Amino acid sequence: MDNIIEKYNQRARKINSLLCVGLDADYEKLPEKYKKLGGSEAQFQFNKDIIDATAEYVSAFKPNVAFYEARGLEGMEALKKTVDYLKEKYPDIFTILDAKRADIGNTNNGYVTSIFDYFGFDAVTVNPYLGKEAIIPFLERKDRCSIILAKTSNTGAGELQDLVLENKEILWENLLKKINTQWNKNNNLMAVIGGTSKDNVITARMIAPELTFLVPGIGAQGGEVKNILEKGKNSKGLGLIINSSRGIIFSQNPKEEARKLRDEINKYR
Ligand code: NUP
Repeated sequence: MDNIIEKYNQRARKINSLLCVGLDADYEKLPEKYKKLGGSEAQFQFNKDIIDATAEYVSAFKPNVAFYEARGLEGMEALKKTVDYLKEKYPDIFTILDAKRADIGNTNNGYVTSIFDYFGFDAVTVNPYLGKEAIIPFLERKDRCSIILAKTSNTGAGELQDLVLENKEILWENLLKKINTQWNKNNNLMAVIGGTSKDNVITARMIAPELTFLVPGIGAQGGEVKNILEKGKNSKGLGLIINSSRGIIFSQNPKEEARKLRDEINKYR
């Protein structure tokens, strides 16, 4: 693979889908039949069933580490089993660990080794607050993708992200420019752009015409696919990874929900 982002693009083209299913296996919400399995099997078997049911419609899977850390050692074991299963059974599906990591430089080496080498994820979400200098260990991993938080989907996102700078630019817009140019020397970056506001997607696409955006906030958080797709796709009809977690994995029929969302996305592509 020449470029890690091409792994996603190839899968998206091959199955004609921009859908990412979030494997947010919140233990409290797992059906009793999985909880009964005990240990790491509870979250792992739940994930395995979701993966097998939805994989044909999915170009990326994104577990959020929080739901595994919450279960201590057995949670981390379930996460490892999940990524191992994906790599073995569905090696062409893009894997993202949503961990929003970042620290001072040498501490980041620990995160990089854990997420990319021990677990073996293709991509990780990264918090930009420490600046480029600190996150160089992520950026330098040419074989892996870092997805930098730019404009998030939460209601309070604007408190810091919308601050107006001295040159009148908005903080997150200034950050996205950097992500798209200065920070992206290895062509291995993407950005998180929350899907809860179409204005964000329009602005982000103006600033970074070809960059790929991971877009959470569909479904449970209220983001609308039509707006995001019409304004957000890049010149190749790609450039978006549309995530839904709760809306698919805790639905009555995850396979059907995944198919429906894949189709809705394609309707506006
Ligand atoms: O801005 C963000 N919003 C967001 O919801 C950045 C994220 N990484 N997320 C994550 O996406 C969130 O932590 C969760 O793992 C997923 C959205 O889940 P859901 O609302 O589709 O259930």
